[in-house]
Amino acid sequence: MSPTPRLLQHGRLLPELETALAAEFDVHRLAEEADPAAFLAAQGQHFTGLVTSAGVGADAALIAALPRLQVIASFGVGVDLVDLDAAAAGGIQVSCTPDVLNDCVADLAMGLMLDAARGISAADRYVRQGGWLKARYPLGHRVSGRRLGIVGLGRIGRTIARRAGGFDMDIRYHARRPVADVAWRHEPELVALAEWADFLVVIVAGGAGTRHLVDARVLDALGPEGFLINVARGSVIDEAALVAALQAGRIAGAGLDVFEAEPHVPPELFELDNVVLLPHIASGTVQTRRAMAELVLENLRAFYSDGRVLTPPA
Ligand code: NAP
Ligand code: 8YV
Repeated sequence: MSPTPRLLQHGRLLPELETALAAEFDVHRLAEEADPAAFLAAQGQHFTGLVTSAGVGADAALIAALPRLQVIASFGVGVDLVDLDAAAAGGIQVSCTPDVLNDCVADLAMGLMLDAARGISAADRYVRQGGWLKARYPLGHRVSGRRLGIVGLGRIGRTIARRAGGFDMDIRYHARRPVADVAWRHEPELVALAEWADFLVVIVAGGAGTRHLVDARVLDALGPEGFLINVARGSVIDEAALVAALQAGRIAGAGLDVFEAEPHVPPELFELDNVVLLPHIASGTVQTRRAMAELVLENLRAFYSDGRVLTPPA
């Protein structure tokens, strides 16, 4: 019988995933070490697997500290914090958790769009604070039938587009290449898409290739009647430019699930009622997180039984 694989766990995970991992593998939690660097220097050579999450990742230094590492299993679909080049150079396979979260992330994108435009959260605050007793709440903006620009028509982008079709929205998208099997119109220029759109929903991959893709020029093209929704990564948007555009009314509003320096949110945004702020919860439902956890386990089982992970990054 082959020995139980030794896994290093980087960062905390869903409690039920931690329990399931510990039942099947020999798991050590790096977060429990008082001196992680000293621990890695002394014990790093014993681990063949690393379990991490989208928000924690695995950088080149950690990968280098695990000389016998063969597999990295990440909880989450975004791998912008996993150094894929360092993994590839070491012949290390990487897995993530695509598709099982498409529905919940798309649902939340629609929720943010409705909330930002109709002022659901802001109106709720208004009622609680007694504002309704003094005056009527200001009018919001229509969502149904309006123009939606989607930045990134991957697995989640398409799922958002399908939902927006149910709201009779006119849909176009921006990605580096047109997507073959869809009827929605591809817009090669992001600025042109922003100029056309009433709502711009950002759902591209994060990382160096998309850093500040949405900059002041794109925000100005979206304009004073346009809404920005970000369920991708904070790094995709120039946050300082976004704060300035919102403060000056150069865009109408925003719905943000992600930020550049999570969990820190620019405090200027706390003052603005036309911005909905969420703590990175787009995939955060009991059902979806359970499915993500199961996929982490399935990837590890597949790797240790057949030598291949099931769902590597796209
Ligand atoms: P995906 O299927 O890989 O789709 C990514 C899309 O981004 C593709 O359409 C790709 O098209 C486009 N893209 C990549 N680089 C681009 C660039 N430089 N310019 C324009 N478009 C670019 O990924 P997914 O599964 O839909 O997930 C998308 C991202 O959502 C994840 O990477 C993750 O960061 C984020 N996410 C966030 C949450 C949350 O909790 N808020 C949850 C899940 C996922 P081309 O390659 O043709 O350009
Ligand atoms: C994760 C995410 O839930 O999948 C991703 O890329 O951003 C979220 O779904 C979260 O980061 C957990 O680590």
